[in-house]
Amino acid sequence: MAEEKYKIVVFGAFGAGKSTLIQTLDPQAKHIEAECAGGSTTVALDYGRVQIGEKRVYLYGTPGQERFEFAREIIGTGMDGAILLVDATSPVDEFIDHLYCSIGAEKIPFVILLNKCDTVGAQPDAVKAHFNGVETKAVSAKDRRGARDALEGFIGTLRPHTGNKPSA
Ligand SMILES: Nc1nc2c(ncn2[C@@H]2O[C@H](COP(=O)(O)OP(=O)(O)O)[C@@H](O)[C@H]2O)c(=O)[nH]1
Ligand SMILES: [Mg+2]
Repeated sequence: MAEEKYKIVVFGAFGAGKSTLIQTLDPQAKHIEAECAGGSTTVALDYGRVQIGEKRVYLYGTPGQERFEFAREIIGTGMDGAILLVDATSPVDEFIDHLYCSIGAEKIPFVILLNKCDTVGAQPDAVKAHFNGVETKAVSAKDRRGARDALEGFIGTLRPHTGNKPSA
């Protein structure tokens, strides 16, 4: 049987734990930083690969700052599924709601992972209530077993990459 491929994009605010999650899932993950015009700002991306049985998962981390909408659009092209990573130690703000709406508009499967649940201040139930009815899972991006379980569970609900869509 041919290997199945999945492109998964991780969205989330700056500091949500995207780089940590991808690094935990793939210790060989690449963290790429590029300077924008004039060197005034840095756009950071993450890329990792995870093998789950026959399934090869390509993980892309998007820059979290508001002004990198263009980068999120490019990275999100052709994705098979999305992860919205939310820091469960902070209240949900407008930017997170914006990411949630953007992902919803793509009509692709997604899951909300509530991160930093190893922390005393984490309030996953409050975030879950905010996204009433959407599938959420409490994780810690630092915990390999839990992070992998969450990814495996999500991938199990997806169809593999068809090749009809542009790949990145
Ligand atoms: N306690 C705890 N800290 C975390 C977790 N995930 C990320 N962090 C910390 O949160 C900060 C931001 O994480 P980072 O991966 O850089 O966030 P990014 O901006 O979304 O890529 C770092 O100091 C991480 O060590 C977690 O699950 N638990
Ligand atoms: Mg990062």
